[in-house]
Amino acid sequence: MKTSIETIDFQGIEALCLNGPRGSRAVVAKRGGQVLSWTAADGRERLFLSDRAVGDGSAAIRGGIPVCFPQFAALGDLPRHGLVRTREWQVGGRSCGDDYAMVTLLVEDDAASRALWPHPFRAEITVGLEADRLDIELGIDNPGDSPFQFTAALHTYLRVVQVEDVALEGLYGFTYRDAADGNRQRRETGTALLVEGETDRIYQDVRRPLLLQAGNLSLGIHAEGFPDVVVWNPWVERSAQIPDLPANGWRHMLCVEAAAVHRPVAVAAGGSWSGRQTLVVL
Ligand code: TA6
Repeated sequence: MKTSIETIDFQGIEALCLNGPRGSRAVVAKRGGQVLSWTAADGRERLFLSDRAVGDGSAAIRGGIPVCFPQFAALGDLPRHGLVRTREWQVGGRSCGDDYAMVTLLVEDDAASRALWPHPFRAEITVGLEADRLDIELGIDNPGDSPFQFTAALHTYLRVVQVEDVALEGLYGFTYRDAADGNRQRRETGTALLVEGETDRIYQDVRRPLLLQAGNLSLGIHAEGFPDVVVWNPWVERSAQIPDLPANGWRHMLCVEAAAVHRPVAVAAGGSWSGRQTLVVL
């Protein structure tokens, strides 16, 4: 079957559907430029999307791959995770080949964003789908005449059968800030990270690809340009305080995020930056 891209209504959200090689599929919402679903050639959904997600822009869509920019979490005065999660993005280029489908969405500053953050910017997300692989690239341009700094993340919600059975390998030896424990700085001493309670960590300068092992499912996770990795699972009690997560939602998700957090990124006037996360079914 040929690859294609079509506009669809995905659970009430206007989106683009990438039909990739060997039955692979990805869905990208115009709201937030957010990937909502990714099914590789084996037919299994790899991203978690809450069945209570709000798609009308009044809140960020809970799940998929939200784009956090120009502020990660509450590390500044802007709304949590920045300004672009709830915005409507424009569709830029699309292209299809025998072994891929690719789409670009973009969003720029406007009066509302400048009222909160006074910088002209252009954010572009490019989603590339192959049979067993998804690439998500975030590009940031500074068209203004003064430099700016930002923090950012691709806040990827991976779908897992049961988070208690997951091991995340590749973080051994790296320093992390533990947001679930008073922001203490620690060094990872385990060869595999197991999720056994609320987990909210920012690993710094991670220079290795990661391997997510979950039963008979393995996923390779690789980042370029994003130095940090955020690992988040709210577990039972925190999850109960999140209205757009179902009661057992925490069990079926693990966020493994490509992030630029502990050292803000500086972009010169007229300059640009890009970072990418790649997910590969192994
Ligand atoms: O990336 C982890 C994190 O910053 C957590 O602290 C957690 O609150 C999560 O993001 C979700 O944030 P949100 O604003 O989408 O509820």
